[in-house]
Amino acid sequence: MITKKKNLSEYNAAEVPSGEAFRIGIVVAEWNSEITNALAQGALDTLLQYGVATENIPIVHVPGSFELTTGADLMMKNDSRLDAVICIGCVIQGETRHFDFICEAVSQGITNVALKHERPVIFSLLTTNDMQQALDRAGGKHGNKGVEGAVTALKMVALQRKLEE
Ligand code: RBF
Repeated sequence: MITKKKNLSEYNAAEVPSGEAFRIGIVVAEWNSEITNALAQGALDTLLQYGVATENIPIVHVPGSFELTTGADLMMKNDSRLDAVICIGCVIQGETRHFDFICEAVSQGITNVALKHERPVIFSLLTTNDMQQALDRAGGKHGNKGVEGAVTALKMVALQRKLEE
């Protein structure tokens, strides 16, 4: 069976909630900064496009993707008004097993931070075989995964508010 590849960057704009009353943080890893800066810009532009105020988008940087979990935890802990955090990083497969350890730690860590603070923490981590695959997903032929992270954050905050009404 042939399945059509779904590029989530082609989302339905009408289904994205307004972020006017939202406060959404972004934590960006400095490793592979050409990629992570492009993802962060995509996320920022999207949050602004959907009405989140500039002053309600705090941005912090951490050295590498492994530190994204701690960065998100610190942001949540020190800012009770924060509705969600988007974690942005890029891990490229190397010759050693670091790739596996970092990816495992970040995915599990982000889940733990979200559950601990009972607020959405978004996984915008590229885990690619090479730099070209990362470029393709940071504004290239497969869209910008930072944009998708921002849309996901808006949807999750709206969901949380709806369920907690
Ligand atoms: N951080 C990334 O965000 N992306 C990477 O591709 C990446 N590769 C790494 C490879 C090695 C061998 C090491 C030691 C670290 C790497 N890091 C990478 C950094 C990692 O996320 C973290 O900042 C450091 O391990 C310090 O805790």
